[in-house]
Amino acid sequence: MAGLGTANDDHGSDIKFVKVIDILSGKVSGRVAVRGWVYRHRSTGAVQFIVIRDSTGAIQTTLKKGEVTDEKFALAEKLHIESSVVVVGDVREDKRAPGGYEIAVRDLKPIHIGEPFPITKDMSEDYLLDVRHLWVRSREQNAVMKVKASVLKAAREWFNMNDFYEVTPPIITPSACEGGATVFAIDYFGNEAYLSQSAQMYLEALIFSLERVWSLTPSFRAEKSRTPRHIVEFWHLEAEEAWVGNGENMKIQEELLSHICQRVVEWNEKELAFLGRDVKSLRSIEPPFPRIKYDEAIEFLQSKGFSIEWGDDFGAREEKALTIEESMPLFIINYPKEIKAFYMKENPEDPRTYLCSDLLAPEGYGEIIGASERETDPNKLIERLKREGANLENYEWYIDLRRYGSVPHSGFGMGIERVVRWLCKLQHVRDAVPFPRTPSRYYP
Ligand code: NSS
Repeated sequence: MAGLGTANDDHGSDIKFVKVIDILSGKVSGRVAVRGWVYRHRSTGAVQFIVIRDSTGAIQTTLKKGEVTDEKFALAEKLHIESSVVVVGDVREDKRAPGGYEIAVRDLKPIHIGEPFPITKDMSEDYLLDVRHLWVRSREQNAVMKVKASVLKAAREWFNMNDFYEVTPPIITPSACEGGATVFAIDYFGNEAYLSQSAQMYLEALIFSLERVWSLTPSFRAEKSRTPRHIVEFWHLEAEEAWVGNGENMKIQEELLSHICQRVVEWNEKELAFLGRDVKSLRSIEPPFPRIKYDEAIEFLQSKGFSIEWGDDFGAREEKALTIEESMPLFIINYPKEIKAFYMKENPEDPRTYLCSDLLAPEGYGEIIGASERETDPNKLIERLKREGANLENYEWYIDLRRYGSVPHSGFGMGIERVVRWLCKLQHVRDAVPFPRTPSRYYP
């Protein structure tokens, strides 16, 4: 790896710093320098076993009395968990060591002897949220963040390969995209503005210039509901495509999501194994995904004993029942108008419904993408906005898009944390965020 430097300034030698993963994978041997944090510390009196972690993994180091100076040996005994250190030593293959390798320490330099670390075993979920700034160092969080980084990297890769332009929509907006009930109002120099719920309306404006666009932005929903799949601030991956109908829009989604799954399997085998996710199920995610109509979903749920009527929305329970037996993501199409947003295109075959789709993750994880073809009739949009009691002035610019060379177009929004929750088999979507924002928490 480039730019790791050497330990020479501190040790009078030019031993190169290596990453723990390179030792554990057998890539480097001999004398090495490693820097990181104390993960575990155990002493028998004559030997200290100090497990050191860096961003790539953890390795056992052994300090024997007599092999380092007495002063260094005594200093090492004082190292609390999470103290930062540099060690220089010799790599040894040892079947008994976790990971199969260890470092016999020749020199050790504390960079910072930490105070006693406040996180110990079996802390409550609430406490771990209070000290999230420290808990992000845990193996769990480290693994989840690596998977999340891969999801974003793979998505960007896919968009680049498929002729989409990345664009940068605003976060402060005059209009609500997904309805007034969940907008965050802010004081904009004396006027009311909102934090973006979705970049969609701006992406729609940009397709008239770039045709195929995508963006990654934070989205905000003032949702009071405490569910394992809602957070107040989430990362939203959205795309919008000119000349594309609802069917083609679904093809784009299934290709993108399959690419993400394949890359995560390729790049994160270690993390997925640690998180208990079998890679076989992810490897099998490939287009096409099954598609069923909302009407069929209602019938299925009724057959399972749900008391649900045509026109009702699906909650977590319903979505779970629809996908718990599935191994592939499932599209549900043509939802009733009453339960979807104003901008969707009316379904010509059944005007009670829209040309839209929700993509549900398998195994009961529920909705991860919301999508639709967009309404191109300005009068229909105006009528729906009026019915919702929206202030039309704030939407004039959006209606304009239907006045100057309107074209059929579609798009979608993928909740990154929802995807990561499914890929990593997490209980709660907030575990897919380093610093989650929930109705009761915005600290740290
Ligand atoms: O409300 S959505 O279903 N759709 C939109 O916002 C469209 N305007 C997107 C578009 O077409 N450009 O949200 C899209 C996805 C949804 O499927 C979830 O995966 C995620 O955004 N989402 C959330 N994730 C976590 N927490 C909350 N509260 C949340 N709300 C939506």
